[in-house]
Amino acid sequence: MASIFSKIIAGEIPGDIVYRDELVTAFRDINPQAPTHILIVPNKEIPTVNEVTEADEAALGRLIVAAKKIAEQEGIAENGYRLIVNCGKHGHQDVFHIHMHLVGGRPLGPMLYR
Ligand code: DGP
Repeated sequence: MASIFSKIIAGEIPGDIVYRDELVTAFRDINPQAPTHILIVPNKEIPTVNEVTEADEAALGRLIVAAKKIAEQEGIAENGYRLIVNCGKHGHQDVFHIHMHLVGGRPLGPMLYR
């Protein structure tokens, strides 16, 4: 079954999409933890970092290239931001389609807790 993020990427359910290319899509988090909270997601559905293969290197590298562009777009590049990838139960991963959180727009402190 397609993940909720695959459905957003496919346009089957609404998402506030801020960036899209042939490898990744980015949209605003439904439950933002900071003024800017964007999820950057490979278009290919990979459940967790544990399932990553070398064939995924281009898409996973693109997550960071996209993060840089989106941070500039959002006006948070100069002050900085945090990129987070959660994995599995102890990593507090809720959606099993790899995603990178781009969080910023305020000082974040040493760690983000939820
Ligand atoms: P994680 O804990 O790393 O798996 O984070 C999942 C994030 O996904 C969480 O911050 C909330 C967000 N999220 C969950 N469902 C949806 C949704 O349907 N739309 C959007 N935009 N974000 C979602």
